[in-house]
Amino acid sequence: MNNETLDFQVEHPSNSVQALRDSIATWLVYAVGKDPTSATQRDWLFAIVYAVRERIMDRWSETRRRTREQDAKQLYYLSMEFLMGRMLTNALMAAGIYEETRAACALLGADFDALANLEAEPGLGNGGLGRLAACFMDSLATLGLPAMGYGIRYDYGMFTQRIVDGRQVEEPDNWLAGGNPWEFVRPEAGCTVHFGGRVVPGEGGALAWVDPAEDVIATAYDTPVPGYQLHAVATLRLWSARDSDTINLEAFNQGDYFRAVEAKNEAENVSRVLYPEDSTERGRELRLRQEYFFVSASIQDIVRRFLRDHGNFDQFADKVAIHLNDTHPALAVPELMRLLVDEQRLGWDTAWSLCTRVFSYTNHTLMPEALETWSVDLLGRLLPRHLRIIYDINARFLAQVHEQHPDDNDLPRRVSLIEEDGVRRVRMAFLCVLASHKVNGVSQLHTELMQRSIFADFAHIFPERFCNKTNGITPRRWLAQANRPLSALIDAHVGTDWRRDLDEQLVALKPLAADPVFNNAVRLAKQQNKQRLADYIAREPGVQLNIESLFDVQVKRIHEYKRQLLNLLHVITRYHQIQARPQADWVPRTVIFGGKAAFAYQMAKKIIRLINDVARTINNDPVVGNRLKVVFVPNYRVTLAELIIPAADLSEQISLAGTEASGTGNMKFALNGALTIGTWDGANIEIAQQVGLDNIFIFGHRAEEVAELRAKGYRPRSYYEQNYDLKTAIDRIADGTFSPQEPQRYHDVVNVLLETDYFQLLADYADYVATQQRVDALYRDPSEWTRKAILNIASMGWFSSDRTIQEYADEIWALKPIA
Ligand code: GL9
Repeated sequence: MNNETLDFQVEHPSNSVQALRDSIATWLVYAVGKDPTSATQRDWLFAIVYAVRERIMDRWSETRRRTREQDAKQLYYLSMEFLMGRMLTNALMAAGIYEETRAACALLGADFDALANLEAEPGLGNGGLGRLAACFMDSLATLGLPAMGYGIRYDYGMFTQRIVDGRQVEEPDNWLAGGNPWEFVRPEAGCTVHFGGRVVPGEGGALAWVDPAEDVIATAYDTPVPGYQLHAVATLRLWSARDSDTINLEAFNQGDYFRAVEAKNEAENVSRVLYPEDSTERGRELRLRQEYFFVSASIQDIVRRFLRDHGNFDQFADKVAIHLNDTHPALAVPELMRLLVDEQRLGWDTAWSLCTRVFSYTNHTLMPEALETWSVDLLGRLLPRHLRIIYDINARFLAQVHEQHPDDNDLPRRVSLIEEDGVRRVRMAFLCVLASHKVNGVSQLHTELMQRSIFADFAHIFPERFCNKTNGITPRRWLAQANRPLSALIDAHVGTDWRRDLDEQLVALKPLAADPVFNNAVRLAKQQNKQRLADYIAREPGVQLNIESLFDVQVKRIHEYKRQLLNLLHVITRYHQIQARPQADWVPRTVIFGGKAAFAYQMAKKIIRLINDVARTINNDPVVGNRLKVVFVPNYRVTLAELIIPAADLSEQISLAGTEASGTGNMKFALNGALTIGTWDGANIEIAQQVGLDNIFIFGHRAEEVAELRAKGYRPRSYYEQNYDLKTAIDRIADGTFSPQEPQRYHDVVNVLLETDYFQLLADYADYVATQQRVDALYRDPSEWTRKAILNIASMGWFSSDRTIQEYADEIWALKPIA
């Protein structure tokens, strides 16, 4: 759709450099409360934020007003995580005043880049899942779709990672400490969330939930999410927990002030901290409380907002779509049933029919340990009414299953919402599938595997429910903002429209792949980005890089299935080969790692330590010199991704086939002109299809072969015994070459590789190393390398999250843009 359809008739402040300068100076005095002589850097940053905010507000209220006036269907995107990253540059670019604001800062004697670097990063997510939610918000706003994101305003986001003596050390991320100029508290949208209590017979045969043991107040904080050119401005509403009684009156009256304040802390702990788990859930009560807290507040808010504009629920499913980002918000299902049946007095069947029309659900992983289940005991204690509702949903479903499939006696056990072997547990993913009219996977392969594995029975019972929505990324942050040298070049050749129409516009670059002038310019842009990263790495962690070397990058959460160790085995092999023949004609390489390990994930922490030990050994070996450098960049996060990804030559996407649901980093790298070395997994497959097999390095076993190997009885040791280079690499890890002070340090890692190797690193090693040699050979031919990089850039338009969101809007949510 084009911009004219949203023709706002609002006055807004001027965007000239002079006007911006005056505006910043005014906000400094009247909102920050400082004058230029006493203002700190932080004060100036806030003044700039207020000035850009001022230019977004009219569009924000206009978006809300039109949505309401047109009684448009609204999407509510429920997610435990939103990994938004810094907001300032994004907002300035969306408002089209980035250059003007920089100039205004210069007039005021302020260094814009230094100020922008002070902005706290809202790291309210773990990785891909949370970042996807952030890209989706950006696309929803850009496409003018009426949408609100609901999540938790964690006081502490993803922990800060420091590396001390090669080991990960976690520090709390107190991102709100300096204040958050982007958020608006909305006390009027607050509501109460109950925990505990009992279920008793109520009026007219209904059930009632009474005597909650605890009440927590949810307070809404709204953050504007500006779409490109402020086409529309979406809302991210995050809930913060407050105690219901400001103080516990009884304790206070007895003079026990401290006991009173302690109780308050307990309630407010609900939104204290993000769980830093990656794909591994542990049944912690606080986590369950977080999930219910944000879901209950959101569903209450959705119902309240709907009833404000409608007298009854007849149109509920025509006006409301609720999306469950993974199973974390699954309690939204029994919560909506509870509100409709117990409080709004709708019949069960009417209420259930509304549920199955409004809910949709995305599955993000097939890892068995990530499939959320909650013990019936814990659920019953914390949310007795919801457990009863889940039982009732289950009973009706199992009766229907039995009626429709009378010959399959085992089917009810397999599809039951309650897992019965051992401790009884509720299967949250099944609850989501049952309540949703659409269930989607996040890449073609993942969607297929999902229907063949975890949801096989459901795919059989409800075949029309399942669909694929391959992930995407926003070109605003991941190209326009992160890579200004390349963006300027693209602008000069195909215009600026790619920011909102990536799929149609980027292909115009394809013919330029053969143009030597353009080729050279793309190479220069890459060099600039590499220099920028090298400058950073020279400070942190303090390694000097040669920007002529091939930058080989793997940044993502540390997880065995992502196989950082396979990358490291190749590094060690290369090290040995350089030691053996230092004078041979080596293609210089810099191997860059980054990523956090969940703190209870011992193996992931060991991997970080091993990377650092290997890096220290290689970087200090005089024989190696500039031929090979290894760097672990601490505290990988959105801000660092924006610095690292544009500087990469080679993107490592080497998960075991069938394990990475999609990946989105893979898309960011290719869009920024890195070539991918990757397995036939997740969205790598679709990237290969778009860019062409000649322009990507695919290696390793495919998902079917992985399964076959496993079925035949996989023996990692046979690969070790038959491959000299592999054996040498593993033996050096085992003999303490990289940890001479403690030779035993990696025995457990070596043991896992040789005895189990669940992720089949050893089986893919030989092909991986051979493929890395093909990478070297291509890198020797800079213009051929860059030609392929250009074809990658030009072919990545389909991976815009605008395309993904348009598909969700058309095929899942039935959502139309605001007129
Ligand atoms: C993930 C998948 O592992 C990724 O492959 C996928 O790209 C993203 C987004 O769909 O979702 N699922 C998941 O639990 N995480 C993912 O990244 N983990 C984190 O977000 C840490």
